Amino acid sequence: MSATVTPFTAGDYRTDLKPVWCAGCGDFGVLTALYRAMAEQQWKPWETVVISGIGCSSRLPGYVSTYGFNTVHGRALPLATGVKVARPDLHVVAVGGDGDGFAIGGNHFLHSCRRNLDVTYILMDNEIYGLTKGQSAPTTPSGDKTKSTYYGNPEPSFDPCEVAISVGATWVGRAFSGDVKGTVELMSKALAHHGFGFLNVMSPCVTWRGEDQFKTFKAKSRPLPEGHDKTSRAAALQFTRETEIMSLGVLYEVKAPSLIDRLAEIQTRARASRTKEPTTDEIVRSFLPKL
Ligand SMILES: Cc1ncc(C[n+]2csc(CCOP(=O)(O)OP(=O)(O)O)c2C)c(N)n1
Ligand code: SF4
Repeated sequence: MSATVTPFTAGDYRTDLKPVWCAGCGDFGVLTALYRAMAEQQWKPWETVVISGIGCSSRLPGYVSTYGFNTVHGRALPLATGVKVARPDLHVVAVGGDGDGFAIGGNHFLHSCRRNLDVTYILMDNEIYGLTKGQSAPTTPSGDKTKSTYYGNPEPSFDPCEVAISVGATWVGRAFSGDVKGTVELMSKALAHHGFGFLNVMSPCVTWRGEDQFKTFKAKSRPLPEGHDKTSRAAALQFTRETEIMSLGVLYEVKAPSLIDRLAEIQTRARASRTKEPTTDEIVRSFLPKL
C-alpha cells in the first residue's frame, strides 16, 4: 500500500508569530506572496532557509516556518552565501529592505550578483528607512522630502534592477506588493531560477512615505511589453531608471553556471589531480631528517 503525500499549502509556511508591521504596510503582501510561491514550488520547510538583515522588512523570517536567521544590518547576503556553500542541497532565500540591501549591504549585493550565487534575493523596496523612522535611502527619489532630507533629497537615487543586471545577476524581476497575484507569479519564477534570482518588490511604507505610495506605485505600474527580449541585457536596461512608469515582470533571465556549480567543478578537478592520498606514515616521514 503506497502512502499518500499531502502537498504543502500556503498555510503550512505560516508561523504563530503575528507580524508587528503597521496596518497597511506593503510587506504583508510580500509575506503572503512568499507563502504561496513556496507552496507552488513545494519546498519542504525543513530544506529551506530564509535569511534577513535588520529593518521592518527583515522581520520576515520570523513569520515563515522554515529555518531562518535575522542577522545584522546589511549582512543577509554574506550569511546566505555561507549557508549555500556549506549546504548546497538547501533552498536559500535572502530578504530585506532597500536600506539594508543597497546602503550598508550594497557591497554584498554587487558581489552576490557577480558570483551568480545560487540564492533568491527578495527585496522589499519602500524607498525609505522604515524601522529607524523615515530617513532617505539609496532608492529615495531625488528631491523627495523625508525625515532626514527636510528640504528635499539632494542625492540621485539608484535603480536596484539596473545594478543587478549590470553586474551579473542571471534573473532580475520587478513586482508591486499591492498586486499579490502578480508578485506570487514572479516570486515563484525567482525561486525556481538556478543562480542569483533578484526580485525587487515595490512595497509601500504607509507610515514614512504616506498612504499615497500605494496610489503612486499602482498608477505607475505597467506590465513589460509583449515580446520583451529578456535574454538581452540592453533590452532589459531600457526598463530601469524609469520615473513616470514602473514596468513589472521578468526584466532579465539567462542561463549560466552558479557559484555552486563552479565550486563543484573545481573540487572535482582538484580531487582528480591528486592521484593518491599520502598515508599518515608518509606524512610523518616527510618531516623527519633524511639519514
Ligand atoms: C550597523 C547598523 N547600522 C545601523 C543600524 C540602524 N538601522 C536599523 S534598520 C535600518 C534601516 C532600515 O531600512 P530598510 O533596510 O530599508 O528596511 P525597512 O525598515 O524600510 O523595511 C537602520 C539604519 C543598525 N541596526 N546596525
Ligand atoms: S514603518 Fe513603514 S516599513 Fe515599517 S512596518 Fe510601518 S509601514 Fe511597514
